[in-house]
Amino acid sequence: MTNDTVGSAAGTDAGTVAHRIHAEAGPATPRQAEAIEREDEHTAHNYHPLPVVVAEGDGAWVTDIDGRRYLDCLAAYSAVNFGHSNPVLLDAARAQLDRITLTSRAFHNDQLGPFVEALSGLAGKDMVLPMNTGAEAVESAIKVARAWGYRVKGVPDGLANIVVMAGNFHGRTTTIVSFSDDPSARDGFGPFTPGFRTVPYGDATALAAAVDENTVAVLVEPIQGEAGIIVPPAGYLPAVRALCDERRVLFIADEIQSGLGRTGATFACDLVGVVPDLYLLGKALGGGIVPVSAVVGNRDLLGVLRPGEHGSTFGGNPLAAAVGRAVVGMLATGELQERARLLGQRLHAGLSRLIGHGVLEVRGAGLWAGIDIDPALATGREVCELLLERGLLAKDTHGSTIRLAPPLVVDPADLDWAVEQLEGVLGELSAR
Ligand code: IF1
Repeated sequence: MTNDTVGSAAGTDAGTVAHRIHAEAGPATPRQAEAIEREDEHTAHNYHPLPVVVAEGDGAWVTDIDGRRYLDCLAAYSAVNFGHSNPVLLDAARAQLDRITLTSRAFHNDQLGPFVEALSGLAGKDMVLPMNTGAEAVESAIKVARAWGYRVKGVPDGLANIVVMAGNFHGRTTTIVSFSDDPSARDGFGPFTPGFRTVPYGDATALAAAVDENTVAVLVEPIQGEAGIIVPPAGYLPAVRALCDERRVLFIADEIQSGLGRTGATFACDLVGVVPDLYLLGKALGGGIVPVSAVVGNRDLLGVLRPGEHGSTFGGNPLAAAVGRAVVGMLATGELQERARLLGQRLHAGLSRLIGHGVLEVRGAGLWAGIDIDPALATGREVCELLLERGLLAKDTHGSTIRLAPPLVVDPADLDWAVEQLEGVLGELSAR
């Protein structure tokens, strides 16, 4: 959970990937341009996608409409941890598709019980509140924390506050952007929801000063994703845990991006031996197939919700539950987490060698890296466009920072190839 400088990874014949038909992506072809135009015409322009039209995926690789292949180093922002077209997850989805996919929770279904039992077990908690998107899980946790504050802690009604972190990203709803400090996520969407206070990320002293008698929770990403894969000081999360215990405040860990194997552990909190009161999960919980999210915690917290007080049409649906249960099954042995840990060392060792050669800093844990490119060379977007031409899909966060988060099933040799492509791009840029 630092800038790994572990020993060099086991030797590999990176050349073994030479036989792969790598993308000569280049700018969009007429066919791609036509497909992009068709999408652009009728889609809200709330994104600025790279000029590639993906058609198929298999494992860590995707193929565009012209048959070019790319190594997917975004994995849909860590929602495709288990690879595209994962056979185990597709089988679970197919089996359920032929049975029943949606009942609403007005009735029970035969998939939800096994899913929530397995997920509770994975997290070492009693209960699951099943939702769909990450933002819904975050919103649900805010409601649970407030209800717990009023009904259990005894905070006067309407006075609950929640402490959040500078640089946070927890989703796009108006309440969530109410406590964002990113102008591009927040500006123009007011009026905003009150009841949140912001402290610097990683600063336990500032956090202690911000918590008062009406504080019901601290909401924190164990590693900040959108902020640029920011790893807090080693003692920070344990200090948050201790403070929450001391002040009777809920520790809510947003593991929607950092969780489910990404950092080389089941949860990023595991890396520092911390157990939050509520885990927020999403993205990869749906296996890259269906939206599945959850708030996972003990009965004394999630038990505050009474029938009819909260809900969702799709939350806990049998298709989502069947896939979610298969996802939990893939994490149950810990092998995939260990694979991500070892491959993460290999990735970080490779990336660290680029420091001083166009890279200013590398951060992250497991198969998750934030890479600060020298702004004098290029923006993160420009680097990602050049990587695209070499057959690698990646996404910038802000400024000149890019992130790499391939599926955890990625081949070791393809990781080495990815680092080589970044090295090549940096060489091109330096030569300009
Ligand atoms: C977009 C960012 C990443 C998340 C954490 C909750 C959510 C997310 C830690 C909400 C979602 C996504 C949203 C997507 C791009 C992506 C993203 F760039 F927006 F910030 F990953 F870093 N907590 N992150 O990362 O989950 O409601 O989306 O299911 O909005 O552009 P969601």
